[in-house]
Amino acid sequence: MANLQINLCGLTLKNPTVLASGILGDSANALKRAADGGAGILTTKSITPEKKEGHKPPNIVSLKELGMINAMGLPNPGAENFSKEIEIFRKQSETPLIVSIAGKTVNDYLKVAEKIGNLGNVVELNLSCPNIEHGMEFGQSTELASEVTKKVKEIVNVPVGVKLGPNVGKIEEIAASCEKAGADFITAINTMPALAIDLEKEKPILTNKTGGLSGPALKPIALACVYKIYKTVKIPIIGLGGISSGKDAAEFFMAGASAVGIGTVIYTKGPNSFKIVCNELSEFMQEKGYANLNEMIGLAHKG
Ligand code: RRO
Repeated sequence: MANLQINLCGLTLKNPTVLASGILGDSANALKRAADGGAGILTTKSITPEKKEGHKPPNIVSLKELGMINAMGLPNPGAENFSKEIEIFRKQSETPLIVSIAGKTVNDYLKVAEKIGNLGNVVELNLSCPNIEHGMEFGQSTELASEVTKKVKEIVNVPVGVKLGPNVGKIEEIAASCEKAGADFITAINTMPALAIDLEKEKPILTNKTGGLSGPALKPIALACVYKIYKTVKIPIIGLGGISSGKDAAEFFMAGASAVGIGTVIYTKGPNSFKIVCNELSEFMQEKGYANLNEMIGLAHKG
């Protein structure tokens, strides 16, 4: 096995795979399944100050080999209830946690950060949810993105990153403004606004009408975003969007990612997706003669 260990914001991770937010992240039990599947670090479901039910089904459409569209609508147990899940998880596993936070206002982010921000190892501000009203606004404005980053940084003791989406003019400018405001890392990217139509019913399939596209169809878009962000910022990037193999992960490292998120593939291959990606990545590195991941990061920018 090649050396897959990485350092992310001062944390040593046994491997660079990150459970993406939104899958297996809303309870201690689900997080434990991802930890057992071999993830290097786990991102929780995005948490809001109060419990949210989310959108009614159908809230997921499968696009087969292209991936899927979801419009979950941010269902989550709320900060108070979730603090108990983190406590339970902490007793069951040593895999580090990224606590994902979402909100409609700066105050929402601050409330959640105050309650659970320090219970994990890292905080990620979800500035890019495509499925709720105003969900993408923070990630589409350099001013709002930097304001929320700065304020959350003031009240938590752990590294703080931001998750950005592709539905913006220049994602690298948003990333740069967050870095300037003190962000410790960038996660790129969230899902892309998308639609599926039911031809028989002559209307959108999802109750929310539009949703977020994830999976293989998102990969080239995500790679371009990571590539542009790497050229602009110095802080590490967690790259994600359609990664389902070791070679997919290698592309993200070469584009500039320091770690890789695994999400949609878990629906088809299960929690062992982390082990599968790590084994394939290790094989690829051995074949190519890379001694560690640092040797691969940003390689596509040379020449
Ligand atoms: O819950 C969702 O509908 C959702 C969220 Br918060 C997000 O950030 N990205 C996504 O694709 N779905």
